[in-house]
Amino acid sequence: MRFAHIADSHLGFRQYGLYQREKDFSDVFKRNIDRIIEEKVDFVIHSGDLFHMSKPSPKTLLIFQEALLKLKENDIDVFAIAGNHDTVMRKDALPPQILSKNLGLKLISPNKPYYIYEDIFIGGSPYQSKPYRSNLIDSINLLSKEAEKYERRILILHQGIDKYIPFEFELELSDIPQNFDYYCLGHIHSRIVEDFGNGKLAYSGSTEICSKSEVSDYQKNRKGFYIVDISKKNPEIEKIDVKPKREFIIKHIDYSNLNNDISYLKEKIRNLDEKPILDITVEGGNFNRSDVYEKLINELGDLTLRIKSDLNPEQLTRDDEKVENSTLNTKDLLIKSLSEYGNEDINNLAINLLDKLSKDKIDDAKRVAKHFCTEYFS
Ligand SMILES: [Mn+2]
Repeated sequence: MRFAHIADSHLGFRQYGLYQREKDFSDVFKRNIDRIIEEKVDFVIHSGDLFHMSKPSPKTLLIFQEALLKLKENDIDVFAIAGNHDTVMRKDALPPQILSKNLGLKLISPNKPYYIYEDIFIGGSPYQSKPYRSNLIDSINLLSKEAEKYERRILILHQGIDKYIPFEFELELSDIPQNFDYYCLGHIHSRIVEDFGNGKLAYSGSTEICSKSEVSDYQKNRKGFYIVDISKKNPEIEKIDVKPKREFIIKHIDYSNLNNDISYLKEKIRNLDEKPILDITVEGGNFNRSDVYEKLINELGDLTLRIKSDLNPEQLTRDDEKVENSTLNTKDLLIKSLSEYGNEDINNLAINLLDKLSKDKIDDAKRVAKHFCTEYFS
């Protein structure tokens, strides 16, 4: 008896405000589903954050509906819980997954906390925030008791556990009963597999790269889903790698090496199937930030989906200094007034426009605005 464990697909996530990234997330999800079908598993468990938002767009809902129907055609049942992203934080509110129930989705919720599939107990709880921790522990203990009646037991949760995220957890490892064979977890976007009790505890991780902080785990452990063989008492886990849509390249550049490193990046990008996302830091030595910014955009802009640059010269050049001093207060005010967006790109746009316009560089300002619009809205 084999099943696929998948989690944190974040369908509908328009990362960096780019429509292309929203498409990447759904393309990769579809690739994962196709691979699951190829693997001829008996069923699938999705451990939460199927959708990036609790009110997904009809288009996003449709992508999941198509995947569900495809799995159904292949006689593969799907079990799911809601994660923190697809939970409506209101009493008695329903998660968007509910819309797929009549299409056969086996949604695990407080109303229906477990299913029995052949002789396997498949139980779980949707995401609960920390203030509801004791309720969560009560429900897990009830599930643990009920599970005793069955030979094989799976527990599905979408939570942080202290051992893996010491600052943002809702559960401590010791809160979790030890009588399950497989702890089918979501929420942490890295891939984790460990022995726990007599079974295995596993986070299958996110299917796409949701933030820069996930890049190092991706480089080590890749992304995708797990296939779990639950026939034996201590389940066997096979990691199935499914490539994210595009590479995410983080590069620290010493200014003295700028030209070499730009050529290196160009060469690296030439070998990729899709335009990557670039995160560049330039440090060391003295340089003019706008010159370096322009150079990066001119040399690499067309080759990448998005460039984020962090430019830190040792000393500000006279040009930079002038801008820095004359606009210090205005800049602060600007950023303050934009804080509601919480978006670094918008802050940078405003500062960049202010810089160009205060120097009467109208054409440059137009270029900056145009570049921003192409990135965000095309
Ligand atoms: Mn998530």
